Amino acid sequence: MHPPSRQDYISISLAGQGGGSYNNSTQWRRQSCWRKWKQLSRLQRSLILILLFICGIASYPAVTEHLRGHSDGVQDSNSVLMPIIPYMLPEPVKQAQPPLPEQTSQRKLSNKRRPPVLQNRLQKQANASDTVIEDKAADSKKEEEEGDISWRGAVINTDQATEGTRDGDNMENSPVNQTGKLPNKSEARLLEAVQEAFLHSWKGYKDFAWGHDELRPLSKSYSEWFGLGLTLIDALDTMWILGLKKEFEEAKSWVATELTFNKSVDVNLFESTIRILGGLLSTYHLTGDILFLDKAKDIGSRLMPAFNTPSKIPYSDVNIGKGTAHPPRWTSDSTVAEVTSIQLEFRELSRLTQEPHYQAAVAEVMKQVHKLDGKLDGLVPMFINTNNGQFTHQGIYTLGARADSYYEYLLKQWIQGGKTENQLLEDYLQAIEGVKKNLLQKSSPNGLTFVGEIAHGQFSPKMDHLVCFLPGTLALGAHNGLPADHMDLAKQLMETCYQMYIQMETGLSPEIVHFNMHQGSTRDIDVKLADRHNLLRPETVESLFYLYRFTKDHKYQDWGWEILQNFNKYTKVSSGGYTSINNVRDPDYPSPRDKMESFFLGETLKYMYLLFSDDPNLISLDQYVFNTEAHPLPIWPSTHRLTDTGIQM
Ligand code: DMJ
Repeated sequence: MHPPSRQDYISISLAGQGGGSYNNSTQWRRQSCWRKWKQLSRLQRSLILILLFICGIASYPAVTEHLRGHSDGVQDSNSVLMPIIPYMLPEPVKQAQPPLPEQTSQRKLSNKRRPPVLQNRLQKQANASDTVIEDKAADSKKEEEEGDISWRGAVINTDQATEGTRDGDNMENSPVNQTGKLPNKSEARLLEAVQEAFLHSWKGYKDFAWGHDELRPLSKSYSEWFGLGLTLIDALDTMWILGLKKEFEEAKSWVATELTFNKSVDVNLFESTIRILGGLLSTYHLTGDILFLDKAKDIGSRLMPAFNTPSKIPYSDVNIGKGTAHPPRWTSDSTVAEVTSIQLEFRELSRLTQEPHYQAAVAEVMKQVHKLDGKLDGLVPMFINTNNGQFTHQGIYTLGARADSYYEYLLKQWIQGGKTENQLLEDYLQAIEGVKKNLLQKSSPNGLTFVGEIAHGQFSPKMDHLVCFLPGTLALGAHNGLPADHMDLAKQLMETCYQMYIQMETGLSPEIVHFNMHQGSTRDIDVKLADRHNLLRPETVESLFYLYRFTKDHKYQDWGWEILQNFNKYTKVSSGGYTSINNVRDPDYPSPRDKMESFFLGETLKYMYLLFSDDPNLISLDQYVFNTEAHPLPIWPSTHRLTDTGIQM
């Protein structure tokens, strides 16, 4: 959450220089033309220039039309969208696309399945059109100021796309049938669609970012955060689960031969724990290959200096080569979610290595946070000081950024340890009551249940997309014997998270929404200009997976399918990979960010695959608990149970 400065790389190849003697080089030809030009009379030169000017004016509309695709700005999904900066963009679609049907069945079905009072995205689009036009102007101004890459809308390529009915796909091939259900017989097709999305992402990563942290799919390059092959490690267990053996083997051999943690690099403790340590541990469990356990031990031990603080509340950053740790430059605080969402991984490392100090370090953090003053009915502030171990910047209570996974890990540690650590359960139950009492509200006009925030005693109807982990966590708790009303709340919040997608013009959720609560509102959800980006985040798909696993209600699969189609339509880059976008409210100009986050492969596509699978034993939720980066870790056998003090029973 406080990432060290990232570095972006684009490779440039330099052509070899020619010798100085005569040849037919461009340089020589240019010099000869210049000589001829100088030999012309002034009148001759003026006439040529006037002629060139007239030709330029005459051909301008054709050229701009070619580059921009459609000058009227109305997106026509039958047409090929052409790049403004062609060299940065996907290759144009070569094949003719099938014509759109009058009205796609998916649209009709979507209306039927939703509560009658809620409008679908397309109707919403009409209602919200005024706002969108206004915002478009503001957005493009912002982009001009920020110097964004010009890029026009969808990147879909019919050859590679996994499009369904929304864009007129042939119904026979579509997994969504006329009843809106996803029939069992098409399970294979659904899973295949996710595999295709993964393979397309992997192609981009392999071609342009192999061994680096993140793919930049538009510039066909990469960015480094820690310089540890983050996407590759995050994606290991996804490949295993999706059955992509060849790709898995290639990645494994990179881990075996190239991955080293023996380098002087600052990493964020939380991010590297959940993505790298978590990814390696889960891959070890799935494959039984000791290589991954060895690597997990290596990174785990290199992260431990973070806990050498006066309070034992860890610093945010560690240099894994030097063995030194520090807080961010501007503060001695750590983020509450970060220090309380590394426990599943270090506890498991202790169990596997029989070295208790990993477990002891993270248990100490939980023990201290459990006792701290400054909570609001079990809800925690966002920061904690590494010197004195107290909460700081108190007054903001949220289930979103900087607090989110604290709640998730209370429940999941309790499950991991065999439901014996009562303090974790008590803290979780109290926090959920705190959510109900302080943060839960309904929107107007349609009464969507949402989780807002408290800021210095005032309720704010703001909800991060990150909060959409909550329906899944509540459902998991209910599955493990917690009150049934947790499941009711999970279902209500799931509907809200889905509406956060479907009410946007691209069908993709923004990063943050604001709900309307006053009587007379015409729409439930507002999005501020600065909050309109979508980073390919997993939380909603994650919750859909839990809800489908536990209820078997096919509407959750339908919703996931719609989201996959929208990722394909608005974020897929035809040369490989998917990109975050800046504006989910503008289907004509979603404005790509040129970044594929590692969690798209680590989490989003993994949960999508599990959502479409009807096999409850494909990562059974009675045997595994997912860490907050979607890496499954085993629920401990009864021979390894802990008490509240972290002592084995
Ligand atoms: C992931 O790294 C984890 O899910 C984390 O808990 C929250 N942020 C991203 C995904 O949105």
